[in-house]
Amino acid sequence: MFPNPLLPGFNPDPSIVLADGTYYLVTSTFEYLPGIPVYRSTDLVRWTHIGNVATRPEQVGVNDVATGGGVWAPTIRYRDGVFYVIVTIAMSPRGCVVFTATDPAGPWSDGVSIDGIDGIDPDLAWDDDGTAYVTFSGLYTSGEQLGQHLGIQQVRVDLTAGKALEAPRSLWSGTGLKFPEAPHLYRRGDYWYLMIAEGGTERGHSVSVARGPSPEGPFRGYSGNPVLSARSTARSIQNTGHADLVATPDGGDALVLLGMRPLGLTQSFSPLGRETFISPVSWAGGWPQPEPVVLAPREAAEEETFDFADPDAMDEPGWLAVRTTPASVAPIVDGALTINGRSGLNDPHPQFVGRRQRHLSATVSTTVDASGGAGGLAVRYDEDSWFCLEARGTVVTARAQLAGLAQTWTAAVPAGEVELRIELSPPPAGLTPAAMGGDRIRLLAAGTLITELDGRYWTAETCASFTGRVIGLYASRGTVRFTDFRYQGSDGG
Ligand code: 6LW
Repeated sequence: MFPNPLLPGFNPDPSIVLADGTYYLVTSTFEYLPGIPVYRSTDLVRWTHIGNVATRPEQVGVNDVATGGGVWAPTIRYRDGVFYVIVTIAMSPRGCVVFTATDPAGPWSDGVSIDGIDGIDPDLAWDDDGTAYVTFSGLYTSGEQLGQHLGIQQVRVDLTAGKALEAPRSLWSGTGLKFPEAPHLYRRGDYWYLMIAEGGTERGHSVSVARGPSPEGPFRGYSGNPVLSARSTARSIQNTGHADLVATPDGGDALVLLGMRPLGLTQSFSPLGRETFISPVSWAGGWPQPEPVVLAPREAAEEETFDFADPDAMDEPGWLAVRTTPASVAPIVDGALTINGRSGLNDPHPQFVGRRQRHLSATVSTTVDASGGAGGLAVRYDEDSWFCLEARGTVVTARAQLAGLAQTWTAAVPAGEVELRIELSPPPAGLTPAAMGGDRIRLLAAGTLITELDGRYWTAETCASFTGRVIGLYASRGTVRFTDFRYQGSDGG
């Protein structure tokens, strides 16, 4: 039995490879850096975040991308001792980029852009003779037809020269649901299988499959498509789709795929955004039969404490910053994480570093010295969707922003260091308005509650977001010093 979510929190569009008995899995990061986390496991159960593909900003060039653009849907593959990650840098001139590494923990190469691919969600596969194929979701990314989908397409490529060797050929368009995307190509027995997502990444998300005699097809769709979807079901994991197939240690197969954990009743809201899940696959008549994705939370609570007296505290690979690296925003100076504020959280380049919220029940806190500036603890979806506790001298202001609306609450605190704390928990059961919506959010300073919020306004659905919640530390003016950061989360029991 696998834990689900497999990789909780903001971890969409998973792709996985099995190389010499070890699994490596990557996910999308959009406008955040470092880009493309690499997770490692030997049993598909216990995972370690070993590094990130894009640790140098030039690799992905997200400095100016619009929110929601940037690093979309990587595919990881392995061949002859080399790991490959192919990805779209959406809404950016870099387009389709291939990175390589011999050690998946890094360093990864600078990346080669491949010309001649107008689309998203590239997959990489090789034929027996070494011909490399990029299979992708054709999509006009500029011009008058911007955003129009063209179905699943393919080109043979020269990976070293960074160019397509032919004009895109159409392979398949799925069953007719919207947005055929996320293709992956696999060889199994006498067939090449083409697995795709369709229906869009929201509640209609589905996995469909076709097969053919060669990597170029012709592909014929399975009559039982879609082979997986949670649409119109009461399952607790929704939006399941965008899958990659992998062999399991016991000789079976499984899909890793994205899904969400919505809270609420008929309308529902997912605070953590798109997460990575796993589901076993059996085969019938030569076609994959994935099981519905079931919730299997890890029982143990998770606790992380970063003490910034440790000069290496920020080397842990899960720290994120927006359009820049965590180290450039938040160096450790004289035993404190030190952030110089220039602007607020509504800036596309905020002075903010954070980590994925990974549990529906979580408590996050920090100890801050804001005698020289203003800053504190923040939860971010994007520059228009966030809430925070901001310390400034002896005043703490709770701020909430959504859809151009802003509200504040203030409280006085004693001079000196102050503890800021945010408590998040699922809504109560029942049929009350509170039970029909998002999570409960409590904002506290020096142990005193300043305000409570309904979390439905900071979810993937309301923010129309591809990402998830990122929780961390920021400054908006002057110099703010933090001595620690604590995250406690649990989903089980
Ligand atoms: C991704 C597409 C999708 O490229 O969302 O869920 C896009 N599917 O396949 C961004 O993650």
